[in-house]
Amino acid sequence: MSELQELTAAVEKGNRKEAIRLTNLLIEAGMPPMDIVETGLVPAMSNVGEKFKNNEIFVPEMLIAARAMKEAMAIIQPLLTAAGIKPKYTAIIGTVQGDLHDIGKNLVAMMLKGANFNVIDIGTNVPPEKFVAAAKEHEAQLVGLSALLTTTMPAMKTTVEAFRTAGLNTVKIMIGGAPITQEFADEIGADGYSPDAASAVDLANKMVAA
Ligand code: B1M
Repeated sequence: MSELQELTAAVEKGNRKEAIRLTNLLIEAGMPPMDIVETGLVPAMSNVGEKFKNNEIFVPEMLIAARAMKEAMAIIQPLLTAAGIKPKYTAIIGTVQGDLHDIGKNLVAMMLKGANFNVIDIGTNVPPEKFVAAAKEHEAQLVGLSALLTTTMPAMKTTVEAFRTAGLNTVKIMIGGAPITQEFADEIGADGYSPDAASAVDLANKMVAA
């Protein structure tokens, strides 16, 4: 088994110490940090999701896997963040009301920071008015909404509506998360949809430049 495969297995099992050791090892070996995320860490969570769906594991196992993933990502985050250059744009990012999933959202936040956005992460289970207040307070050009549950997708709609009602029409709204599609983004009037963290950066750059 390669070290990358060992990392996937460690995260899947929720073995934090191994996940940290292997992440450091791969960094020292010169592997690009984003490759570690995409080919080592993200597949672990996909496997965890599959097993959960098939009733092979349950919420506690999912939680410990998520915690191992977070600790590995905490090592990688500073490496992805561009040093020294003053960010030109501010983005507010959060997971919508009712939804506690934050791994994908954190990944998008990390990538945006790496692309030199000033990212204000307002966490999970965020009500629409909190998104609006944060965008006003920080004079954000971009707002990112994440949702992982089909049951919380309607909260994206109410958040988009809250922005329109508040008259913040110049703030671009990007949405994403496993159940989200471009069709849904169009339906709720979001400005853009991105399927993953890497394309979220390309889309964010296009949106703020438009
Ligand atoms: Co939850 N969970 N979970 N869970 N969980 C899913 C999402 C699920 C698909 C599992 C399954 O059944 N196969 C299922 C949802 C079913 C559905 O609605 N269709 C599910 C369920 C049912 C639940 C609970 C209801 C379980 C229960 O309690 N009975 C519960 C809900 C709690 C709540 O939110 N209110 C729950 C709880 C949890 C944990 C707390 C245990 C834990 C979350 C821990 C945490 O996030 N801190 C958890 C986990 C870990 C998962 C799975 C296994 C993994 C999610 C993840 O982190 N993926 C997940 C199954 C799966 O997705 N395979 C599952 C890795 C991450 C990198 O991917 O988040 O998709 P993802 O992000 C991607 C893209 O989607 C995109 O970029 C990211 C990187 O490429 N993206 C964006 C995401 N946000 C974006 C925003 C953007 C742009 C792109 O712009 C702003």
